[in-house]
Amino acid sequence: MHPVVPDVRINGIRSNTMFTSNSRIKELFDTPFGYDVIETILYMTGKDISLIKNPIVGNIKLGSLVSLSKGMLDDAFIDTLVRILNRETKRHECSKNTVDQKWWKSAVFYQIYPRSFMDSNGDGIGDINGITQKLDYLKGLGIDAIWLSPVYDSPNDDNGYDIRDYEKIMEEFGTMADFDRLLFEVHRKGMKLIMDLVINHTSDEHKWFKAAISDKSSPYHDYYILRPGKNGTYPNNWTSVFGGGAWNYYESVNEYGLHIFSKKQMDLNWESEALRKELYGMVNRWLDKGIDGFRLDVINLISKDPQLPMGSEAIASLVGAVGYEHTFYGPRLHEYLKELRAETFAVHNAFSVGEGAGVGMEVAKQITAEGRKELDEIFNFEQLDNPGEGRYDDYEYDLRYLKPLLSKWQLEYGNDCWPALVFENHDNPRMPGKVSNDQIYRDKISKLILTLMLTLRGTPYIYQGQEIGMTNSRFRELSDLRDVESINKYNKLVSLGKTPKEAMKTVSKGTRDNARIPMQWDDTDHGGFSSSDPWIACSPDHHICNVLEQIKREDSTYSFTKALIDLRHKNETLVYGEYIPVKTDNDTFCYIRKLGSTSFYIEINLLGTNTKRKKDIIKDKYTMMLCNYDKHDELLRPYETTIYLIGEEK
Ligand code: ISL
Ligand code: CA
Repeated sequence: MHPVVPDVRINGIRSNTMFTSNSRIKELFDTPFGYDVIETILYMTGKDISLIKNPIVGNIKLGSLVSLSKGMLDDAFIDTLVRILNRETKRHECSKNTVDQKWWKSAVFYQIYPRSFMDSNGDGIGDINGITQKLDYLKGLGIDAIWLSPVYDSPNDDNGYDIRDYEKIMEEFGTMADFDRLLFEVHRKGMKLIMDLVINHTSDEHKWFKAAISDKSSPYHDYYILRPGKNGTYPNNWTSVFGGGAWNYYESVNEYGLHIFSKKQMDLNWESEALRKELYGMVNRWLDKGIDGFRLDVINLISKDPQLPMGSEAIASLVGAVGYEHTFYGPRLHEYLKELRAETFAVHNAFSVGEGAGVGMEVAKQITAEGRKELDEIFNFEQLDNPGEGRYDDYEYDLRYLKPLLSKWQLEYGNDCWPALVFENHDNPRMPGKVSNDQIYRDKISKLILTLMLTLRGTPYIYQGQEIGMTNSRFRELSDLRDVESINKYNKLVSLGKTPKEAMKTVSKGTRDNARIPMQWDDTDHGGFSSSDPWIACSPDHHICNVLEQIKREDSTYSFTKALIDLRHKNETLVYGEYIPVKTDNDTFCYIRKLGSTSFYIEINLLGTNTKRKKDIIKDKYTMMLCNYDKHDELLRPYETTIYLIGEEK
C-alpha cells in the first residue's frame, strides 16, 4: 500500500491546498491537472463534462476510484494523482484583455523533416542545401516561418532526436556554413526559422554521457539519471515509450542509466544546475546566430519525480509506458521553464513552442499564459486520434470528435494564451489516410483540415507534404521500415505470437515512417526528391500526387492551401477575430470569425456522406471565398468545406 498524503484539516475544515484519497472528485475540478484528468476521462468515455455536476459523481472519493474502476486504476494511480494535484491547486484565471499581437500569432508555420525534404547532393538523404533550394517554393506558398526538425550531429538512432553534439551539424545534412546560408536566405526572403530543441535527453554518444559513465566522480555524472540497481535489478519498473525497459546497465560505474525513449537516448538530469547552465549557454549561442526561436521536444518530461517511484501498470495501459506519470508534468517543470525562458528566450525575444503530448488545456494554460513567463505555445495531440484510439489501432477517424474538442480550445483558452493548430507532423500518419481509405475524398479531407488550421484562432503548423495532400505509404516488410519505435513495435508483436504479416499490417498503419517518406516534388524517379535511392523508399503515390502537377492545377490541394494562406494574410479577422460558434448538429462544424465589421462564416460537413445545410446561406449577403467543391449544391456533400465572407454589417 503506498503512503497516502496526510489528510490536512485546518480548524476542522479541509485545507483546499491539500488533496488526499478522501478528497471528492468535485474538489479536483478547481485544479488544472484535476480538471484535465476528469475531462479527458469523460471525453474518452463519451460522457459530457456536465456529469461532474451530478452530486453522486461529484462526491465520489478519490480512493474509491480503485474499486469503482474494477482495478483499472490502482492505489499507485491515486497516490500519484494526489501528489500531482497538490502541486498546482488553482486553475489559471484567463485574462479578458485584448489579445497582444505577435508575429508568431499571425505567422503560418511549415515543419520540415530535413531527412525527407530535398536531397541536393544525390546521396539519397535530404539535406540543408536541399532546403535552401526550395525556399522560393515555400515563400510562394505563403509560408512565414519554418520549424526545422533536428539537424545537429547525431548517430540517427531516432533520426536526429538523439543528439551527439548540439553545436555541430549532422554530416549527412551538410556543414555549419550550409546552415548559416540557409538562415541568411530564410531571413532575406522575409521568413523566420525556429529550430528543434531536444533537451530532455542526449545520444549515449554525447561526450557528456561518455564522461558520465566513465567515472562516477566526473562532473558530467550528475548530468544524467544514473542509479544503482535495487535488489540486484533495475532501480524501478519504468518502461520506454519505444518499448522494453527504460534502463541500460553500465558496468564501468555499476549503475543503470534512464532512457524514456530509445536505448541510445539518455535522459538528462535537470536537477543538476550545472547541466541547466550548460544547456542555456548552448541555447543562447544558437539564438546569437539569429534564429527566431525553438520547438521544444517532449518538454513536459524534463522534471522527473526525484524519488523515481515505481510506476503504475494501470496507468501504463492508458499512456503506453510504466512510470510516465512520474516524468510527465513533474514537480519542478514550471520552475525549469521559467528559468529557461528568463536565461535564454527572453534575452533574445525569441519564440518558444513546447511539445506536450498528453497535456490538457488547463495545464497548457499553466505553461503558456503570458503572465506565467514560461512558453509561448504548446502542442498537445488530442486531435490526432479519436478518443480511446491510437495510431496503430485499425479504425477510421471520425471527424465529428473535432467539433467539441476544437470549440473548447477556441472558447476557453483565454486571451492570454494562444493555441497551436497541428494535425500532421513527423510522428503521425497522414490525416487523409486516417479519415478514409477512399482515395476519392482525399483532397476534400486535406482541404477540410487545412481550412480548420487556417481559419480557427491559433498558429497553424503545416507539415511538409500536407499542402499537397500526401497520404500514408504501404510498408510490407520489416526491411521497409526505418523508425526505431516501429521496428521495436514489430518485434514486440512477433514476440507476442503475431505472424510477420499480421505484425506488418498493424505497424504499417501507425508507423511514424508514414510521415517520413520523401517529399513528392514531381512524378520522376523518387518523386524528384533525390537522383538516387532514398534512405527510405518513396511512395508510388508520387505519380499522382506531387508538387509539380498541383502547382499548375487550380483545384489542387496546393492551390487551395495557397489561396487559404493568402486569405488569412489579407484578413486579420481570421487571425485575431472573435470565434463565434454557430449552433448546428454534430454532423457539421460551423463558426464565425468576426473583427470589427468583417465576418467570415465557415461551414464544414464532418461526414463522408451528404447532409442537409444547417443554416440559410443568404445569397446576397454571403460571398463564397473558398470551397473544396467546384459548384454549389442544395445539400452539403461529403466533407464539404466553404468559407464565406459575410456582407458588411449595414
Ligand atoms: O509518437 C509518439 C510515440 O510513439 C509520440 O508520443 C512521440 O514520441 C512524443 O510525442 C515525443 O516525440 C518527440 O520526442 C521523441 C521523438 O522520437 C519524436 O520524433 C519527437 O517528436 C523523442 O525525442
Ligand atoms: Ca543529401
